[in-house]
Amino acid sequence: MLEELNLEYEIIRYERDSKTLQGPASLREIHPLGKAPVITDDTSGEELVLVESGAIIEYMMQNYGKNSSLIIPKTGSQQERDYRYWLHFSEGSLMSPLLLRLIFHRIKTTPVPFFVKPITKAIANKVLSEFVNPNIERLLDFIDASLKGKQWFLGDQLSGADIQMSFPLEASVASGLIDDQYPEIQSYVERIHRQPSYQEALLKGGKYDYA
Ligand SMILES: N[C@@H](CCC(=O)N[C@@H](CS)C(=O)NCC(=O)O)C(=O)O
Repeated sequence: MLEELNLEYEIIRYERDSKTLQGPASLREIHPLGKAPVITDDTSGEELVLVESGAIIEYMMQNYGKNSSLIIPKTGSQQERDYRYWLHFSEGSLMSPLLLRLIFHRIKTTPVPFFVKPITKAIANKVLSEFVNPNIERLLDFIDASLKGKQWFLGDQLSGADIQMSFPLEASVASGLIDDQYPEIQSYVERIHRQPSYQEALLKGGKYDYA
């Protein structure tokens, strides 16, 4: 998004603990929750700390959107309703089942005493097959159908909603969830990855597993 907005920026990497997957304590010095993304912006003279990806995107669009070709939806329009919908949908609806899938897969592979293993595995498989996977499938079916005939979520032009949706979708591709059943999502993620702004951000950000 920073590339799309033609802003100057510096990326600071905070590595997760490889065992717990939690962010490091140093990130909690920036904001008590210690989650990424977090941005700091001192262009107003005062240092602002912004968290929560959807709120960051709204802030950036409001303050710097005019310097870009990202859509600024007209107040009260259908486009604005769609924009807001996808902006919330990403973290509000899509991310939780994806995270649950990750957690329950980890439960299956976490070392436990051999006599407990069949139990933890059976519980994880049941939650995955009866709750998590059917939910994910419904969400992905819906997203794939919504992208049909469109380049981006709002049509022909990129918007903040695409920036927000790109992360869970590229994560889904990387984790093997997206097969030929989801051709629209497949080509959407390829389009995102081909964007010059995305390529430029990769050069500045360094190694990134989902690219
Ligand atoms: N809803 C938040 C989620 C933030 C979040 O959980 N970020 C993850 C990285 S994708 C994180 O920082 N995890 C490390 C941790 O929870 O300690 C957002 O959209 O910004």
